[in-house]
Amino acid sequence: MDDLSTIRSETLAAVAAAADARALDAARVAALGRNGRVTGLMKTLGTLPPEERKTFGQTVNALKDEIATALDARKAEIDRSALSARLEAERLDVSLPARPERMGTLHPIGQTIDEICAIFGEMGFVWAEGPDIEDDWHNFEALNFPPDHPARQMQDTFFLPPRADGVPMVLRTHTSPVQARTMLDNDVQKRLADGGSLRVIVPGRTFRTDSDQTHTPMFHQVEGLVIDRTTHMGHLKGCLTDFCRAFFEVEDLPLRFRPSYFPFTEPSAEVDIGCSWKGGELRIGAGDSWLEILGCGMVHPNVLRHCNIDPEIYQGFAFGMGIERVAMLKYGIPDLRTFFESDLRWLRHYGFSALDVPNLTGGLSR
Ligand code: 2NL
Repeated sequence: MDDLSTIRSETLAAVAAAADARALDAARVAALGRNGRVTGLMKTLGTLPPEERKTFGQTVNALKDEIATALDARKAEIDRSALSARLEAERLDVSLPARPERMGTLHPIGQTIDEICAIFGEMGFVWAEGPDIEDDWHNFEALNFPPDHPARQMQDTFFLPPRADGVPMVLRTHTSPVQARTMLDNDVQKRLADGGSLRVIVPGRTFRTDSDQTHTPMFHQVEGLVIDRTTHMGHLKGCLTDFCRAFFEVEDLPLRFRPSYFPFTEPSAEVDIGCSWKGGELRIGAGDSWLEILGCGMVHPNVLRHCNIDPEIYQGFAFGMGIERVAMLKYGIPDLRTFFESDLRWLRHYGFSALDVPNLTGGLSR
């Protein structure tokens, strides 16, 4: 058996020579482990004569403490130099170019709504919104839909369970209930009574039970409404002509107003814009073909009456268009259903930069 001073000097030398945590632990186990050399010394205690045991025990314990202190000190040194080595090796190069982040894009529906609202905003229209879930009165009754109108039958409309008061509820089939709510608004009523006017533009989601190549159960509309004491059909034509030319960015775009029918307007018209098909490709502008873009008309007196507006004093025009349809025409998107598939490749192709906010001075679209 080695003597105490040999064990001491060899152990302290091993601790001092340990280059890393693993070597240091090996030195600790060799001295203080269950089969370690210092532990071995302790085990000989019983073989000594009683008068030597106390001194020997104290000496071995002092050695244990000395080794433990040396282990701690060496451990701190190893940690410090490991940290220095890391700091030296893992230097941050702040001059490296930033890793590019992939930017999201705006959906063409939102972009098209923004464009349309920017154009009507220039003309003094204010934006309004309302609930997707409507009561039968705001969606149909107020808008002069007769009880036998096809939209009021099961096949076209998503009917919901009736409200607590028994009123039938629907997913709105158009955004018109928002205009009805706007006309009924106290501030608007007061403004009209004071000789002012109402000009409102209403974009939003609408719902019908259609689903095929050219119809999705949820789609988007923008409707507009103007009410005052003097607005007539000439204003309607001028307003919608200016709108179509600004939206499609064709200055001399020809328009055609065709007589039509809507329950909430009288007279009613559908608006076509001029176009041509060259080699299967659509060109918007003067040409020999027409494309239907929107519906419009003078607000029906029954609608005004339902909304507490006296048709003997006030009149106005209204219009509506499908967003998907005009977005497809403007941006050459061939398939309606792709709007709602959330395909990232499609969104990257047809999406718009979040920084490209449409406005008439900066150019509506780029
Ligand atoms: C279309 C045609 C239209 C209206 C919507 C309307 C709303 C009120 C009063 C009168 Cl509150 N009219 N809206 C009028 C004419 C046509 O939409 O083809 N939409 C996609």
